[in-house]
Amino acid sequence: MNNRFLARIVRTDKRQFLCKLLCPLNGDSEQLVELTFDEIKNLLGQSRNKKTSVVMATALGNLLKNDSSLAIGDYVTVQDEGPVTGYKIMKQYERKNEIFRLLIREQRKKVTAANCDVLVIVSSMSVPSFKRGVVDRMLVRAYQWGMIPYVVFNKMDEYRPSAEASGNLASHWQQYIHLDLFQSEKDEDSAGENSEKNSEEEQQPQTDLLFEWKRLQKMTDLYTFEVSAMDENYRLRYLKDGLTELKAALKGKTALFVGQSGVGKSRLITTLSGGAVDLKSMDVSKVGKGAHTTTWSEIIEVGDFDLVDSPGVRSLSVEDINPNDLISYFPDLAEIATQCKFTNCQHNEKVPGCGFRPYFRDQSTREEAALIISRLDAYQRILGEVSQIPEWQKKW
Ligand SMILES: Nc1nc2c(ncn2[C@@H]2O[C@H](COP(=O)(O)OP(=O)(O)O)[C@@H](O)[C@H]2O)c(=O)[nH]1
Ligand SMILES: [Mg+2]
Ligand SMILES: [Zn+2]
Repeated sequence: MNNRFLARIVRTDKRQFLCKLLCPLNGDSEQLVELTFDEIKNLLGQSRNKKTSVVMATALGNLLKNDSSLAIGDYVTVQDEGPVTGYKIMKQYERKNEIFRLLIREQRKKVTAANCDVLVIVSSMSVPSFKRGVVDRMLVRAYQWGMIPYVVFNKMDEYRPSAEASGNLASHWQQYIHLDLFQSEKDEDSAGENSEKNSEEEQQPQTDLLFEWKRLQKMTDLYTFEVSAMDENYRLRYLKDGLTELKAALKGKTALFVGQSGVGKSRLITTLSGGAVDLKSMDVSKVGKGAHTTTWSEIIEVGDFDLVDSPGVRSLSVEDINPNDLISYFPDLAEIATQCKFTNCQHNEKVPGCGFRPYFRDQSTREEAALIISRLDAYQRILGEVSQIPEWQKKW
């Protein structure tokens, strides 16, 4: 009897699950098939391009015990139990990763989606102005969630750099050498989104694309794209990858798009899909709080890739991150930090034996230092925020 399928949950609605049936699963009627994540990927690779159908399913009670139990993106076994009972989720497979947040007061983990490959961090190189702090924050999430970051520099059709903003690292060094990283902005409003506005506007009158690009190059498995979501024929001026490469890099992947309101996420998704997508909840930010009706999360097919559309994951706040883990979400800095003499090093120029000290001292490395210290600055800012949560609340 061939009534079991490998399926993926694409929407959850209370205790109902919309499942995309991916391929039939054989096996005897008692034993449910065991599959590792890699085996699932293998199976799907073989059955690619086959027509899939979507069914509504309920789930076995033991799969519903806590909120982390079933999420969009999960691979499951679905069984057809006939016209009365309908489809039922019988088994959940191991996850590659999770998009999640830690609810500190409730001391639990809230999983929004599973098995998502790419975090597309969209930024604007015109209006609204580029916010380095937002990119750094979202990079922390990418590494925490085990997703590959794609940093997209959008609105490049409107990018008009001044003469100084030309990847001249020495000019950025001036900006950072006066920075006292020891004082992690205690007097500043550090409530997530707001802190960006105050400090970075004056620091970055003119965004320097090449500087922003170079400071990301120390992270392996990070990809950058120069695009105009408005103009598919925009010709690359600075980087080697554009819209065509982004499209190719998204093929077959599951992606979440993040970035401030107005940077062009919706427009970019529409462009990538060839105009064939109806985004129901992507624009909640425009409608205003409470006004939107779409509170569910879903995964929708957008051209060649799957898009995670969830109203719950766009907040830039990172205060649920354990300060002790934070350095590991800055892989470029974590490598330097292995040089630090003390394991609880605060990573700044005043600490003897800190691996970052040479970057503050040695003038010969000052271009390199501008890049690294600008990342260390992001680390210190975020650390300042997360450290304000009392230690007892952190059980993770
Ligand atoms: N010039 C220009 N405008 C863009 C580009 N991408 C988006 N926009 C415009 O920027 C505004 C905000 O875009 P939208 O996709 O709604 O941003 P979202 O809030 O991130 O989803 C819209 O008016 C878009 O038409 C671009 O590459 N170039
Ligand atoms: Mg939008
Ligand atoms: Zn250190």
